[in-house]
Order: sequence, then structure tokens, then C-alpha cells
Amino acid sequence: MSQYIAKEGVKNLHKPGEELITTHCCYCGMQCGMHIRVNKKSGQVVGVEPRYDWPVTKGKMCPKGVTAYQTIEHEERILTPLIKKNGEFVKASWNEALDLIEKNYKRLQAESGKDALSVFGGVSMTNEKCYLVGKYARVGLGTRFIDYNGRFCMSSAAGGFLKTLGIDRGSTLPWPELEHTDCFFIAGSNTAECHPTSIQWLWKAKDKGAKLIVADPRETPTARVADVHLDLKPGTDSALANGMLHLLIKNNYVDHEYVKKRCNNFEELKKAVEKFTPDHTASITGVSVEKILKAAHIFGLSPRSVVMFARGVEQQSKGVDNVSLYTSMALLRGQIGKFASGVATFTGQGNGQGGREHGQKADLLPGYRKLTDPDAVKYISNVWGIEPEEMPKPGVSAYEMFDEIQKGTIRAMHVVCSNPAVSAPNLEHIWNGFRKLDFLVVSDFFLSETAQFADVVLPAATWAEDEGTTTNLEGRVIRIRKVREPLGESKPDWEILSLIAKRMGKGKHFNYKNAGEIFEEFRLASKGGKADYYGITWDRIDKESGVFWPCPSEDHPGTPTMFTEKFGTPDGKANLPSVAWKEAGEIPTKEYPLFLTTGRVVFHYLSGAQTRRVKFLMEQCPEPYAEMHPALASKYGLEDGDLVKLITPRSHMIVKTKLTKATRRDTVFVPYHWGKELAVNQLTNPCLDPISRMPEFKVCALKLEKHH
Ligand SMILES: Nc1nc2c(c(=O)[nH]1)N[C@H]1C(S)=C(S)[C@@H](COP(=O)(O)OP(=O)(O)OC[C@H]3O[C@@H](n4cnc5c(=O)[nH]c(N)nc54)[C@H](O)[C@@H]3O)O[C@H]1N2
Ligand SMILES: Nc1nc2c(c(=O)[nH]1)N[C@H]1C(S)=C(S)[C@@H](COP(=O)(O)OP(=O)(O)OC[C@H]3O[C@@H](n4cnc5c(=O)[nH]c(N)nc54)[C@H](O)[C@@H]3O)O[C@H]1N2
Ligand code: SF4
Ligand SMILES: [Mo]
Repeated sequence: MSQYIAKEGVKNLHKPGEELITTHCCYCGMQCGMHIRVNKKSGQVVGVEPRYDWPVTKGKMCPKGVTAYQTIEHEERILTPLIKKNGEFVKASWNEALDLIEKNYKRLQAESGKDALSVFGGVSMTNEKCYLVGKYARVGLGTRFIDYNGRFCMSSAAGGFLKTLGIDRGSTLPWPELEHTDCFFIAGSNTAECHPTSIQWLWKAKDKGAKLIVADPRETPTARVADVHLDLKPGTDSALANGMLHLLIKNNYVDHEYVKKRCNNFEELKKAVEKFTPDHTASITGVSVEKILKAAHIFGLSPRSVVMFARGVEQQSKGVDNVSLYTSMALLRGQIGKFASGVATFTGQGNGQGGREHGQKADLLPGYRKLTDPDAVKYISNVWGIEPEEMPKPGVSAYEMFDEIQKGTIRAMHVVCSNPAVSAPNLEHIWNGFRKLDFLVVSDFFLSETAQFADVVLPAATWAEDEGTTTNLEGRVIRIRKVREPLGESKPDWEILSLIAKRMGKGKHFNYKNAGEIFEEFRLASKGGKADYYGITWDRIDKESGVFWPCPSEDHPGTPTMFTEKFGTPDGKANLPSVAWKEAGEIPTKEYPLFLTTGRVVFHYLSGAQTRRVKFLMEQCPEPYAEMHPALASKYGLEDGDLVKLITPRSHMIVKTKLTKATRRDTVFVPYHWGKELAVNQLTNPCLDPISRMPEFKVCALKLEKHH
């Protein structure tokens, strides 16, 4: 275990007798640099210290990051396998648990074929683990049914980037360059709460005169400091972006030389956006003409600009369209592939970038290879030591796996590192799916809402109990270090998956002694793919403060700036999309007159399985609430803190109201970090984007009733 001491002159929190282990936060895609403090004598985790020399986050951390260490030795950790007997969990040995899994998996596959089993993965895991989840499903279990929580997170960004730029790397530029940007156009990102340590770069740029434009139905802390806040109706981004493209063209803000040399379909786009005049755009989006004009002028006249977005625009049934259009704003301005400018999505989960590249998605193999491409299947089969004919075909998306459960196709599921019983849309369908399964296995370190449905719970190690790599929101591959041995009988996910694969007779494909061996195999698997990690080694990551993919050979410097010469499309040119305006999957009606939108608060992370177990964070934000404008509340006779019944065509729930003028009068926002009767996903619409199969978490129709 390597020892790292914070640099001299830096505020040290650690005390004598403590070791500092350099790693990164387990939560969001910022992957803030931190040192975890360990008592040398007892080996116990005692605290955290910021890492000031990490170039991306410079010692900054948010409330979740500074308390993350408290989950490692948390009293609610699951320390042994658990088996459900007569509705109650009882402790079991690894052998008993594996026996039961083997028996049921083999029985179900004998009865219903290989695809009776399924895997639901997640990306709060290292690249090594994410890679192995894909191999486990396809080689270990031989099923085509695998998908993962990134389907709810990054798949529309992926779809939009593939369509326009040909490669899905979340950011085309490294974060520290943001300091030199002249204009940020940020759509559907609550940056200050969800990627808080990014804000330092925005402030640095602002100090030098940079302008900020924010498109969000709510006046978030980021929108509050914007030069223009485009307070659009939920689900109207494609109209807003078309309107911006219209003005960029009309005012001649287009970099024609760049567009001519590097983009296809400009004439088609020009035609498609003709009708999106400021008046027309305003009538759809509800944003004033004045603001639309101002935003277009600021953006169009800035020499260096970055277009950034997040789930606000992506978690829609038109997410791929939205991403394509916003990306085109950067293309028309000739910004992609240059210093301090470009396009970026705020990748959500810690390894939301790496985890989406290496084969947890229903149709992808490692390195962004396509399962429908025979050459890709041949290459990966060779790396995995199987025959190409043995490779399962593409499966279905995360939510659609629950349709397969209802059809009886999928009879067992292994959930690894996700809590869909809270985080999937239309929860009644998900809960019914879990109830209907013949057999459910969950790997987690806490008894999450999903784990509570399980027949067998396997105790996973936390991020701090294993080593490996993640890829942060820039596309920089970084090192996660082992802070302590796995608590109790818990094991790293790769080891658990390998044990099950062995029971399924596939042991020879899963003979790993450590994560390092998996990394070596995975480098090879990614070699020649779009996300090529072949040239990246753990040593290089340490020496170079991370390495950006693609990095095809050990003497390649990595790729901090994407697309400097050409794009990832077959002809090397970017594609400008023509997108007609379409409503969201469900819009307000007479009966359901309002918009419901959902998202996050700074104090909680995703399903809340981890952060609801941290006392400080629960003190700050103990329960969900319905954020609404006082003018809207007064129509229903609601005052701040009153209970309100939220009703959508799917279900209803009761929460407290939270009044704020910083939101549209037709939109109610509820954070989604709680389970069971407090889960807002009981209400959300599972309408999927036709390309990305991403559910529309951000828009549905709602009615309110005062609860007496
Ligand atoms: N504190 C915290 N930070 C996190 C996470 C967390 O759970 N908690 N999760 C991480 C993960 S996995 C993710 S994916 C990211 C998510 O990061 P963000 O996408 O920034 O977070 P959200 O709150 O989901 O949504 C962002 C904004 O979209 C707005 N919005 C809603 N509807 C629309 C619309 O129709 N159009 C537009 N333009 N905007 C809309 C909402 O008002 C909200 O402010 O955060 C990461 N960081
Ligand atoms: N309404 C609404 N719903 C949403 C969203 C929204 O904006 N609105 N956002 C969506 C988005 S962007 C996302 S990313 C999803 C995320 O939703 P989930 O995938 O449910 O997210 P987590 O809460 O991170 O769930 C991870 C689970 O795995 C456990 N875990 C953490 N690390 C590890 C590990 O290393 N190994 C193992 N085995 N287990 C681990 C945690 O304890 C937790 O129970 O939610 C989606 N759902
Ligand atoms: S949650 Fe994100 S911003 Fe907060 S400390 Fe962790 S990585 Fe950094
Ligand atoms: Mo996410």
C-alpha cells in the first residue's frame, strides 16, 4: 500500500500515526482528489484530507465527498452473505450462498434456456469491475440480458455524441482549460449542486469576464449567477436549441470555414431551423424573445465558448435530439477541437464515463465495440477465449428488462451496484418485476431497497477496499487505491462475479488474482476500439496525473482535446442534425395541469442508499419535498411545509411543500433520493427515447391536492 503525504504548505488535517492513501471520491463524475486517513496501528479509516495537487479539483470537495469515508466502516455494512428464509434474511457462508445461486441458475437455464438469467449493472465501480460485469453476463452466464444504470444516466448523451461527433467522450476538452473560456452555455445541469467542484473553474473564468447562459426551468444556484437564465418549460429543449441555431445562422455568427471543412448537412440544418424564429421559439419554450436574443448574441460573439449539458436535457424522450442540437451550437461556432472551447456533458456517476465503454450496455462490447459488428465479436471472443458463435446477441435496455420479466423470458436477475427499486421510473412495474422473478441476487454493501427484494444478498466491498481505475467526466483515466482490507467477509465485485462464473463451469475464463490482471486483459480488449485504453498503465496514470483516452500505445500521450483534426465518424466530418419539434411523451392536460420534474440536491447521491446512512447529510436534508412557486401553492391553499398529494397518471405520493420563487409557476420539482412511499419514481413516466432507450425522468404531467 503506497503512502502519500500531502505537500508542504498545504493544510494538513491528519495527525501523527496516520497514513494518507491517495484516491478519489466514490460519488460523482468529478472524482475529486482526496487522501483517506487511516490509523496505522488499527488499520481503521479515521477521516479525509483534500488533495490540493489534483489538477481537476484542486483540493475542493462537496459535503458528500468529505463524509464519504464514513460509509466504509459503517455499522450497517453487510458483512456476510444473506439468504432469505421465510421472508427473513439469515446470515450464510459464502459456500451456502454460492450453492444456492448455482442450483437456481442451473435449474432456470435448464428449464428456460440461457437467457432466463439477467444482469443489471452499475457504474459506481472501477473500469476493471465494470468490464468484468459484461464478461460475466456473456461468458460466465451466457445470457444476452445485460444492461446497467447508465441507461438512466448517460445513454442519451452517448446517442447524441455518436450521431454528431462519432465518438462518445463526455468532454472534448480538459476541465482546467475552462478557466480560459469566454462563454458557457449550460443546459439542464444543476452544476453547483451536482458537480460542485466544477464551479471553481466557472468562477475563475467569470473573474476574467466570461459570460454564463443557463437553460433550466428552475433558477438553480448556477442559474442565479447567470448573465441570462433561459427559464424554459420542461421538455422544450429541442425548440430552444433550434431557436439558438436559427439566430446563429441569421446573425452570421457561423464559422463558415470550419463548418465547410469539418461538418456535413449545413444546408439541411439551415432549412430545418428556418421556422424557429425568436417568436416561434418563445411560443413553445415560454422563454421571452428578449432573453433568447440576448443569449444568442452573447454566445455567438464569444471567441471561445463551451456548450455544456446534463440530465435536464438528456432524461427526456427526445434526449438524443436535444444533445445533437446543443452540440451543433458548438459546431456552428467552430469550437470543437480547440483550446478552452468545445462541448461537454456532465457525466454523472463516478465512473459514468468508463463504465459506459466496456460492455455493460445491452448492445456493446469493451472499447465501445458493437455487438452487431462481426469483427468486434470475433476480436472480443478471441480475447475472452470463446468461439464467436458463443457470444450472446444484444439484449434489451434496463427498463425493458422488466418487461421481459413480466413476459416470463427473464426469470432471474443479478443486480450489481444499482438500486433500481428507487431509481428506475414507474416503480410499481419494477417492484412487480422483482416480486415476479424466480430468483434475485443483489451485490451491495448496504441492504438497499433493491436488496430487500433479494433471495440472496452478497456482501460487496466498497470502493475503498479494492484498487483499480475509473475514468472521470473529462475522459481522464485515474487511479483508485485500496485503503483497507474488505470489512467482514465482503469481497470486491470482480471476485464475487468470478466465484459465480466458476460455479457455472466457466472458471478458466475468470482466473484473476487481482484487479491489476483484469486491467491488463481489459487494455487488450479495448485495443483498436473507439475507447482505446491500450497505452494506459497504472504507472503512467500516477506519473501523469491521469491519462486521457484514446491512448492506443504506451508512447502515445493520450488525448486531452478530442477531434483536433477529424471527428470519429466514417468520413471524419461532424453531422449537423435536422430535428423537428416534438412534444414530450406526456404534457399537461386539463386533468393533470402541471409539469413534474425530478433531480438532485447537493446533500444526497442517487438512490440515497449511501448518503441516507450518513448522519450529517440526513441532518441537512432528511426527506423529499415538492418545490413550487408560492403563486402556484396559493391556488391550492398550500403554505410552506404543508403536506401535498402529488398525482400523475401512474401513482401518487404525499410530501411536504417547499415554496420558492426560483422556479416556473407550472413546474413542481421533487428530489428522488428516497425509497418506498417517499420515492418520486412511483410517479415518473417510463416513456423511452427511441434511440437511447432513456426514460423521461425530467417531464411528466401532474396534479396537486392539498393533503388534510
Ligand atoms: N449532489 C448530487 N450530485 C450528483 C448526483 C447526485 O445524486 N447528487 N448524481 C450524479 C449523477 S449520476 C448525475 S447523472 C448528475 C446529474 O446532474 P444534473 O443533471 O445537473 O442534475 P439533475 O438534478 O438531475 O438535473 C439538472 C437540472 O435539470 C433541470 N431540468 C429539468 N427539466 C428540464 C428540461 O426540460 N430542460 C432543461 N434544460 N433542464 C431541465 C432541473 O431543474 C435541474 O436543475 O449528478 C451527479 N452528481
Ligand atoms: N426520478 C429520477 N430518477 C432517476 C434520476 C433522476 O434524475 N430522476 N436519475 C437517474 C440516474 S442519472 C442515475 S445514475 C440512476 C442511479 O441509480 P442507482 O443505480 O440506483 O444509484 P445508486 O444509489 O448509486 O445505487 C448503487 C447501489 O449500489 C451500491 N454500491 C455502491 N458502490 C458499489 C460497489 O462498488 N459495488 C456494489 N456491488 N455495490 C455498490 C450502493 O449501496 C447502492 O445501493 O438513477 C436514475 N434515476
Ligand atoms: S460528490 Fe462529486 S463533487 Fe462531491 S466530493 Fe465527491 S466527486 Fe467531488
Ligand atoms: Mo446519473
